[in-house]
Amino acid sequence: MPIWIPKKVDVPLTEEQLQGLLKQYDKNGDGRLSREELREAFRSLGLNFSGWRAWRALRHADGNGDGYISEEEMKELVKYATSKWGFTVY
Ligand SMILES: [Ca+2]
Ligand SMILES: [Ca+2]
Repeated sequence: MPIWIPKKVDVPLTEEQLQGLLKQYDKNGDGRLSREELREAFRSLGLNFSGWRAWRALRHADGNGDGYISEEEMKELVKYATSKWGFTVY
């Protein structure tokens, strides 16, 4: 487990924008985000420990425990990411 280094990520995004951005990383187009797809998304946002964050976010937001983030669960994921990781959200 990597050491947690709190880091303010200066990415001004609305929750809607962030969600829209995440959706673009649904590479296989199944309407859900896998952990791998999440990792790519976070990395593209310039987040460190993107793999670890993907794991954390998935664990937090995957309400039905199927290992994927559905569109519904994405709202929770966005809420989590914005509150924990300091995305600037208007
Ligand atoms: Ca997918
Ligand atoms: Ca799920």
